[in-house]
Amino acid sequence: MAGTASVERVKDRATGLDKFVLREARGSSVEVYLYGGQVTFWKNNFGHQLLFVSNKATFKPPKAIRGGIQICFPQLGSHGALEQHGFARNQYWSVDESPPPFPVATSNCHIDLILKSSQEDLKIWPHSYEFRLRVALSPRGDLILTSRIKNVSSDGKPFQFTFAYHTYFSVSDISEVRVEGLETLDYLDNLQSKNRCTEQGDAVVFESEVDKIYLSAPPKIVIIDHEKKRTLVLRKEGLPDVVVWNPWDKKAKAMPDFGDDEYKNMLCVGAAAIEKPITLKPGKEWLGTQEISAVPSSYSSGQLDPEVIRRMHTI
Ligand code: TA6
Repeated sequence: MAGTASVERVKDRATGLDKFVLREARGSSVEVYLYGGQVTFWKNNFGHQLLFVSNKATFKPPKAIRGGIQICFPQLGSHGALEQHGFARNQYWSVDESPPPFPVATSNCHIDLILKSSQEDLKIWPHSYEFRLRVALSPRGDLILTSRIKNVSSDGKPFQFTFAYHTYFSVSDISEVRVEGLETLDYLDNLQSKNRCTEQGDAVVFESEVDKIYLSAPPKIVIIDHEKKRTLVLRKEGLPDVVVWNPWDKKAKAMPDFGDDEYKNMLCVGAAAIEKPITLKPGKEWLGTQEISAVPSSYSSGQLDPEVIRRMHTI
């Protein structure tokens, strides 16, 4: 009889860090580190590792783990005293022993983590918050991250933040990957001083460095890995924007925790809230969800085959 789902806390032998391993009965599994609250491993029911982690990633503060799903809070980007992409991704999270009732049904195979404002944080970002992160693995092997961020300030002041699930997908060959669902959207181009442009193509393809924030994107976008005949479906709620990044060769060489050629086998696509920062009044809580699924796809001549479309609609 197929096994049951399990959640196990282990100390990773290679890094010495504590992580949780979530396993579902049909073979899928996820690993999430307390460091950064970061998912680094997601294997589907077919045994494929779907996330990218650099072979040169470091697993110790202050560097965030280069890969997996980085939690970028309270900002994406680098503005003011806050470090690039905020502090949530390079701090140790704790297990949330008593999470408040969850507003949406999730898989039983999940772990709840929590990060609260530290004295260090308050010096550079003087707002008290509680950040609850649920990492869930569905029986079908879908990976769902739900963030609940609450303003627990006693000073009566609201605060603003931007946010991203900075997700590093593993791909066979970046030049064979297309992203669909972003066509015709406006985007901020980080390679052109955040200049606002409009996507012209009928899909996003990759022939050089791309560093864009697509604005007000649809709730579902797909990443088609032609060579692996795999389609990754990304669904989002509470997160209007999508970051898309590939460093390409020059920037790859300039990153010490990234292999020179690794840009060929990765693509960052993640749900985000950037153009319009989120404002939270004291006592209020914001919720943002990203769900990713992998479906087999025989992609050809620019059209997904009907079977895949049917299955995508049932995910
Ligand atoms: O989302 C893309 C981006 O903002 C790029 O500009 C690049 O800096 C990337 O994030 C990685 O940032 P990191 O601080 O993790 O090196």
